[in-house]
Amino acid sequence: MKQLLLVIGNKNYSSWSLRPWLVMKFANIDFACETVPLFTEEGMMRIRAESPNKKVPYLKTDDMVLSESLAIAEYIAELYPNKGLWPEDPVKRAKARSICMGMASGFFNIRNEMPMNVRRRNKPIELSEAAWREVKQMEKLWRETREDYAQAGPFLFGERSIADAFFAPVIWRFNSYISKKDLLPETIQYMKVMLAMPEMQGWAAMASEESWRIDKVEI
Ligand SMILES: N[C@@H](CCC(=O)N[C@@H](CS)C(=O)NCC(=O)O)C(=O)O
Repeated sequence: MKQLLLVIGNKNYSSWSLRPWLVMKFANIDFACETVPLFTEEGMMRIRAESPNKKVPYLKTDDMVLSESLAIAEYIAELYPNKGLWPEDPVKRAKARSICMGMASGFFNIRNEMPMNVRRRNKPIELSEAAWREVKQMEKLWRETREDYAQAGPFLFGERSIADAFFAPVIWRFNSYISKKDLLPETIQYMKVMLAMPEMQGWAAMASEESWRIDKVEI
């Protein structure tokens, strides 16, 4: 079996790191994980020296160093095809890939105005109109996806998959910056399911123990 080392940023702040970490936890596989603090001289030197795209996360294996969270998720799904990381049905799988790509390449206002800060809980902020439009777009996407597959379970495609890992940082963002009264009941229900996952709880517990503080994110 391959040795896998996932190198990630601060658990409190690094949204991209959370995604492949969750995927590997969902797969219940053995892997090592090292945290490199973002925006410290030492941390950034290591990231620039080791990471192909000069960012975290990256995955070190016996034969490569791999950047990009979606590529890492795909690689893990290929290494462990029986772990159900993507939906089995080809149509569901195609849709799951599509919304992961949509998350990775869009929703810039959500990302800019609500930087992930896992330790921050229920402290709403004023959002721009553009960010609200994206919040509503996100809620519609989650509601419609879940409606289609509700009979199979409480996650986006029924059973938990890479798609849930890709939206997990948005769950923390909504939890930090948006009042529940401004969200759809379906959104709140999905957030509850996601926040109750032991993997999300475990990540939050580790984030709360970190002492690094990135001032520009502490809005
Ligand atoms: N497209 C990349 C984005 C990774 C990314 O932006 N990572 C941030 C941390 S969450 C980072 O390394 N920032 C440091 C920098 O850009 O110098 C992925 O999917 O992995």
